[in-house]
Amino acid sequence: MAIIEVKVPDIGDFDEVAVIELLVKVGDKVRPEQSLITVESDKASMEIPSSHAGVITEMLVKLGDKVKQGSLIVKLDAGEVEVTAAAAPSPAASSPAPVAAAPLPVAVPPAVPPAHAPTTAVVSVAPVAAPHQPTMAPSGELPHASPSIRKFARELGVPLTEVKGSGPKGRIGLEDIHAFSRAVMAGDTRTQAQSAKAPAGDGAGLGLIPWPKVDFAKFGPIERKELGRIQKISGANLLRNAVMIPAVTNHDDADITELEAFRVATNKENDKSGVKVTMLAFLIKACVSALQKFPQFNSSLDGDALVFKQYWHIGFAADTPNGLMVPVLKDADKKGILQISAEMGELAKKAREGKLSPAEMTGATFTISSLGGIGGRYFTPIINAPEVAILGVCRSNMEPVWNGEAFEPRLMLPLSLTWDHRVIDGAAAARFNAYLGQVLSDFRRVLL
Ligand code: CAO
Repeated sequence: MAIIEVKVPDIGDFDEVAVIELLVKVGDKVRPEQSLITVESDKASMEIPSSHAGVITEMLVKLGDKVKQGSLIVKLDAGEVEVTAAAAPSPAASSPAPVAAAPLPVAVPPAVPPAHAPTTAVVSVAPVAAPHQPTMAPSGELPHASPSIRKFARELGVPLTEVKGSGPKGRIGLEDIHAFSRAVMAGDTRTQAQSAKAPAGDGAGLGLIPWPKVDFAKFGPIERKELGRIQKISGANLLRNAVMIPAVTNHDDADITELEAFRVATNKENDKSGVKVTMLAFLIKACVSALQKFPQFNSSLDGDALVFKQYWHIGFAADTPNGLMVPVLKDADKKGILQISAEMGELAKKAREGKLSPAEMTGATFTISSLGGIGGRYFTPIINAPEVAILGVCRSNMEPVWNGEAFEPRLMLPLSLTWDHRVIDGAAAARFNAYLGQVLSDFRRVLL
């Protein structure tokens, strides 16, 4: 019998949070990453997942308890059950990150609370690109419910915005969802019409025809695999961002011939330091310079206002075995290329190992998605709300470039800038790209 203690992992900037839901009980068999409890502060609610597989032998928290990083949640008998979580010396060290329930509309810059945020709204501390954004209630407030209630409502196709919460501060509970469903079944035409219109995830809420249902097995052998936790969360966010943002992408090329030569030379000089200077580090620095010159690209929409952030935290998309993650390099304006390269390497490693803390995934003001190490020419990245722009970068190519007298071989880097047309217009985007290209072709401009 191998008893494992599961503890609260790093939950970001929260000292103590209240246990508001117990999702398991003694005797339950749990998988690694299965949610054990839901906790909530005055700003956030999130599910705390199990670090290991096993059978629960002891519940060490009860409803209403206050917990913090390191607090014991349950004891598990890992016994015969295969322990599939990352092999780490202590259970706490391998604890997966908590999953946020739903963010404030402008959760990324937490210093700037939105005027219309409900007092008990939940805030983003998600471990992926950005957490799931719930539907806004007609009043403009977020329906208040725990992640498991949201999931249950989604499964039933119940629109949470139309459910009246009977809990404290209007929190929606299981009974409220049941009551709503009963009302629909009893023929309440208003809710019936609306819920028939909006079963979650099939596009009907947008007035689209239903998603095609195909029996794939009729045409050949198939294998069905459930999406991973991170894929599910990032998928919901990507869909929202793709549907809700009027996004446009401008493509451009930057001449990085000298910069690449400098990068290669720097790496030779620093061979023994263990830090590899990457093109992405230069891109981060160049983007900070462009964001400072064009501050609307470093802003977020808050109702009818724009929030301009006076800090430059750059997210970068990282391809991991579990799916897409976006670690955030904080205060990029204050750091040199060597420090940025070293921190990026650390963050990318943690992302691949599933060890990023919520704090390392939140607060970005702009994101870069680089496929340069893989290939491709141009693509159209999706903006990571509530940011208003994202830069996609592909593989550089040696190309003939006309210098006024002859074609010269130059190393050209393809750039794809996607921007929110509510905040930015095409001329500003073209200027941003042109300036970025100038900086990348002559990095001395960063000093100006
Ligand atoms: N052009 C040409 N070569 C490039 C390049 C570019 N734009 N960018 C990187 N490279 C080269 C590097 O020089 C390196 O070559 P060497 O090994 O010969 O030195 C190689 O590609 C690998 O680079 P890297 O991937 O290790 O480093 P990176 O800084 O470019 O990227 C990271 C780090 C974390 C961003 C990357 O590993 C990654 O995950 N990229 C995928 C991001 C992604 O999935 N985006 C899509 C999101 S939408 O689904």
